Amino acid sequence: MKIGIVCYPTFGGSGVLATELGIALSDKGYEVHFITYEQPVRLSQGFHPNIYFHEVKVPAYPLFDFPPYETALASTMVNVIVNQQLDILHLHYAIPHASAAYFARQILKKTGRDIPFITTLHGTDITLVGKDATYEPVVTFSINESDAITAVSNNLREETLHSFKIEKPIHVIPNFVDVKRFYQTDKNHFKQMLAPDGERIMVHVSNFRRVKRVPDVIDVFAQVKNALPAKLLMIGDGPERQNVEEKARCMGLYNDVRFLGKQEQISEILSIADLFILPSETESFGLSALEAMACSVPVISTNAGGLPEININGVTGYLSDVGDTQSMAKHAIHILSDDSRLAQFKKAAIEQAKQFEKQHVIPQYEQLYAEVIAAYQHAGSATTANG
Ligand code: GMT
Repeated sequence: MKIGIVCYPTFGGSGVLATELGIALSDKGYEVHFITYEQPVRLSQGFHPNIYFHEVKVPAYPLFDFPPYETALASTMVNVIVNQQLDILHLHYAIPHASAAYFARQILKKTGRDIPFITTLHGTDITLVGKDATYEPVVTFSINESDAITAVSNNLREETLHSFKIEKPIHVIPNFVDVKRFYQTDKNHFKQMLAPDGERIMVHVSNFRRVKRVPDVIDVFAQVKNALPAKLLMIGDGPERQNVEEKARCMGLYNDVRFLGKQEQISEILSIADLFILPSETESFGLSALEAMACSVPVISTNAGGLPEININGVTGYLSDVGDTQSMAKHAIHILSDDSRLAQFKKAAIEQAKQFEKQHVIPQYEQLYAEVIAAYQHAGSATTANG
C-alpha cells in the first residue's frame, strides 16, 4: 500500500505523531510519502528507505501578501497522487489539509484517479482555531468530506461533536509511543552536569504557545524550589519564550532554570528527569507527557481535555485545575520529596505508557486504511456499473 501523509513538519504534536506514524508504517513495509513544506523534524533522525519526502513549494510573487499555501499543497497532492500512484491520503490537522485534499480530489475525479482521504483531528484544529468563525464553515465541510475521521482522544471526539455538525462516525485512535526509542537510558554524566548537588530535575516540553500556560511552569517551579533542591529544564521555543525567560529572571530563578530551545533528542533529556510538567489550558492528548512517561517520568498536569485519559491521578502523576499552580506545586513536592514514592510513580508512569505502545495503535490505522480503500473502491465500481 502507498500512503500519502500530509502534516505540519514542525515540533508540534500533530507533526511529530504523523512522522512517527509514517516511520512505523514504513518499518512494516508500506511506502510512505510525506507531503509538506519542509522535511518533518523527526525524519531527520535517520534514513528510511520506504519514506519519500515531497516538498510543497510556495513561490513568492509581489502581489501575494499571503502566498496561497493551500493551493500549492492541493497541486502537490495531485502531482504526488498521480505520479506515485498513492492508494490513500492521511491528513494530520484539519486546517488547511482537509480542504486542500478535497480540492485535490475534485481535480483527480475528472481523470478517474481520485483516492480516499482520512482526516486525523489533533487538537487546536478543533478546540481553538477550527471553531473560529473565520475557518468553521470550511473546516466542517472538509471534515465531513473525509472518507474517515479520527480523533486522538475520546475527549477530542466529544469536543468535535459538540462544536461542529459532523455527519460521520469519528474513530478514536489514540496517540502512541515507540518504547524502543523512548526509554530511560543512563545519562548520569549529563545529570551530574545539570544538577551537580543531586537536585531533582523537572522538565517542560512544548511549543511555548499561550495555550500551554508556560508561565505556570515557572510559578510551580518557584514553589517546588522553596521546598527542596530542584532544577528546571525548559525544552522548545515559541511566542511565549521571551516572556517566560524574563519572568524566571525577575523571580531570581534564572540560575536554576535552563532554556534549552528546540531539541531533537528528547528521550535523552527525559532520561535525567524526575518530573514532567504540563499546565496546559487545553490539551487534546498530551503526546509530550506520554513520551515522558515512556522514559519513566511522572507527570504533573492540568485535568484539561484528554489529559485524564493518559495521566492517571495519584498513579502516574497528578491532575489539577487549569491555573491552580498551588495544587500542582503541592503534588510535585509530594512526589519529589520521597525517594521510594518517586520510584513508585516512575514505575507506574512507564506501565501506563506501555498501554499506548505503537504496536497496539498502528494496526488500528492499518485496519482503517484497508476498510476505507475497500469502501471507496466498492462505491467507485457501483457508480461505474450504474452509470
Ligand atoms: O499544541 C501543540 O503542542 C501542537 C498540537 C498540534 O496539533 O500540532 O498538538 C496537538 O496534537 C498533539 C498530537 O495529537 C496532542 O498530543 C496535543 O495534545 C495537541 N495539542 C493541544 O490540544 C493543545
